[in-house]
Order: sequence, then C-alpha cells, then structure tokens
Amino acid sequence: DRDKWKSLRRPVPKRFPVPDDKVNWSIEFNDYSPPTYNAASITGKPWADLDINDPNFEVKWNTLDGNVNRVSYMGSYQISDRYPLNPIGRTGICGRGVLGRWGPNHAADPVVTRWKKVESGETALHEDTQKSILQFVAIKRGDTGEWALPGGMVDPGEHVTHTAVREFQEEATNSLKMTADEKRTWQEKFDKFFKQGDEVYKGYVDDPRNTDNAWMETVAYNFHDENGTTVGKLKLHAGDDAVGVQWVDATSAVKLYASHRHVVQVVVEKWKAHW
Ligand code: RP5
Ligand code: MG
Ligand code: MG
Repeated sequence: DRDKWKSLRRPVPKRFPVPDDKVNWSIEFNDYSPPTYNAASITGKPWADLDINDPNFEVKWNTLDGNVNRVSYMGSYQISDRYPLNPIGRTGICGRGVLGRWGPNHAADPVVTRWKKVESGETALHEDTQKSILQFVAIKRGDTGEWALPGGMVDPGEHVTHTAVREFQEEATNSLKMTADEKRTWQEKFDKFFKQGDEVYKGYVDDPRNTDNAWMETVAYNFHDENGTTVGKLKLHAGDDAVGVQWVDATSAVKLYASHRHVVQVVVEKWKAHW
C-alpha cells in the first residue's frame, strides 16, 4: 500500500551522534547539528502530510486534527519553530524522513499467540523452567528484512483495534489476495477470534524511521488462541509489505524489529509463560 520501503534503500543521511546523556531536549547540546532528511517518496502522497513549510499545510498539534490523530500517548509534545519535537529527545536526524506525518505516526500491533505443542499434541514445557512456551505470529519486514509484529499505520479516522486486525489479515494471511471463498472461511473465524483483544502496550516505538520531528507510536493488542483451534491452526501467508510469516517461540532469545521484543515480553509475563 505504500512505497516508503523503496526510499529506505536510498542513501539516508548519517545520524548525528547523540550520547545517551544528551538525548533529552532539556540538556544543553550546543554542538548538535543533525542533518535534515525528507524522503522524496513522501511528496504528494495522499496518506502523507504536506511539507511543514507549505503554506497550505494547516495543522493542529496535540489534538485530533480533522480525522488525523496528532495526540501523543507520551503527553503533550513541544513545538519548536513550527516543528514538533520527539518526546523521547534527540535522534540525530531532523525532518520527517520516510514517515508520512509530522509528529506522532500512529500504528497498531497485533500479538497473536498460542501455546507451543509437542508432536503428541501436549503443551510443550521448557526443560529448565518447566513452564509452557508461548508462540506468536511474526512477519519478516520487506523494508529492513527483520522479523516483527505484523503491525501497520492507523488510517485517518480508523479505530486502532480495527487497524490491528486489518494489518494482521493483510500481512499474515494475505487477505488482499484471497479468493472470495477463502475470505468467507477466514472471516467467520476471524470475527470471533479478534473480538477479545487485550491491550498490552501503548506508547512510543523505538523505530528506525524516527526523527527529531516525526516518530512512531503504537497500541499493541494480544489475541490468544488458548486451544490452538482457530487462528492457531490456520495457514499463514505473508502479504502486503511482509515477505515472510511464521509462528515464533516467544522467548528471551527472540530478536525483533524496533522495540517489538519488549511488547512480546509483556505478553509472555501476562500468560506466565517461559521467557
Ligand atoms: C512500528 O512500525 C509499529 O510498531 C508497527 O509495527 C509498524 C507500522 O509501520 P509499517 O509496518 O506500516 O511500516 O513502529
Ligand atoms: Mg501493512
Ligand atoms: Mg506493517
């Protein structure tokens, strides 16, 4: 749906090094001179904001702006000389990079889980901790090649829970390319299964696309198939901007895109599973 990943292949200016103790905006950092990066691929895209200096760009920060949510889960962000400031602090790069929105870019992430089974069908226990092992659906991102939660951007006016379910369908079941028959079978199972999502995380995402003036925020929901009889049983197909999909053991060994590992850990703790 978006060609932002193409622009990631183009040279991105090197980030100005920011020591940990100088990330916060309130700490003086006189030498700070980050390069500006505004990807050309964003220009003119219907899903993106206009350039911040475009006279036609009318914006209301820290509020619902028409049907675009410019509220941050991190609290009220500052505006410095027209530019919204990343609530976490300096990132070493300014502009909005490849992100569509100035300020917060809202996403949703589904954490779809089931229990790992051994061949006999029993729940697998970890040999050291004797705890059950949780598995979750991960997709391989087309842009960075990393494994990640199958999340995506909230469309203007879209309810965040709907985004999570829609993105799961697009990226992990390839609903965009399903036949009508396949869609019907899935739809019934989906509707039931995705009714009971549990919010497990809400806030900033440490996404590689973040800049000083544009950043990712997400709400993550856990959808759990306790018996492994519905979504836990269905065949997964990578779709849209995902190039791979699989059930992954949710353990401390897992390596994921951005701060998705943290979100998975929250879900593991919730289910008191092995980590
Ligand atoms: C991450 O980027 C979010 O947590 C979400 O998984 C994802 C949304 O962006 P796209 O997948 O649409 O690129 O920060
Ligand atoms: Mg997507
Ligand atoms: Mg995505």
